[in-house]
Amino acid sequence: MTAASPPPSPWQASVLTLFPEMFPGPLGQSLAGRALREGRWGLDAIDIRGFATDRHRSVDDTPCGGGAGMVLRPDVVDAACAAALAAGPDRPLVVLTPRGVPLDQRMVRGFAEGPGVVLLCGRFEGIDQRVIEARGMLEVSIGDYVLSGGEPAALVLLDACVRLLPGVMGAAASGEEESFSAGLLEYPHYTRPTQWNGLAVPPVLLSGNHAEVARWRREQAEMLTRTRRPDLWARHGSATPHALDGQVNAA
Ligand code: 6GU
Repeated sequence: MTAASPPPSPWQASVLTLFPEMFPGPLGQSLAGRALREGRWGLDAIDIRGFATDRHRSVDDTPCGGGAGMVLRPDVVDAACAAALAAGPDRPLVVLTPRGVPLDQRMVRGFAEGPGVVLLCGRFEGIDQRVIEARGMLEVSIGDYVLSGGEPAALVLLDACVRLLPGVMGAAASGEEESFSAGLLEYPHYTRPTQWNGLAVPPVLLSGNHAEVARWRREQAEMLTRTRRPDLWARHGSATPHALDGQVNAA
């Protein structure tokens, strides 16, 4: 028995899309790609068009009530969902859409701890709302901007999940994870050369004083969070007491 063998039933992602050739895409590279080849997670991209029933293989139709664009048909989407769920029925069904609830690290952690996800990528103007509701889909957005389709958002969600799976990243990752879990943006990093183009590395980082380094990094993280992300800072201040808060926030 070798210690390196991954569990028999890895975390499984199924992606329902009109563009299955977009997967694994960037997830076939780097850490996620190596983990995929090692069987630490699985990915199947399912072509929604394969579930069309008419002879023109149509997947969409014009919006009821009028307006621009096309809407994915509920019958075709439902059949694609059924096929995906057959290979792992206990996974959450997530539809990527700019009108969804915002994806955050807490949601990512929840997905990563489960058996996997089924991701439905929207295209055109949208998806018939009846199948979203009938299937109890969770509508998720990756930010306040509009993509031409849900595929890049699915890749983002999967990348965030996969890096949390056991054995995907080295030990270095877990500490960093905690720093975001603490609700602060990360402090800045430096390496050699200590002088570059007349720019010095902050001397405290070369002092060898670990307590001073920790304090400086925390101050930087708090300053960045306060100025760049007042929304995160407001939540952090109320929810996360810390041993250094009294000193750092004194000003
Ligand atoms: Cl999940 N989909 C699309 N099409 N646009 C988005 C998005 C998702 N999240 C932010 N913008």
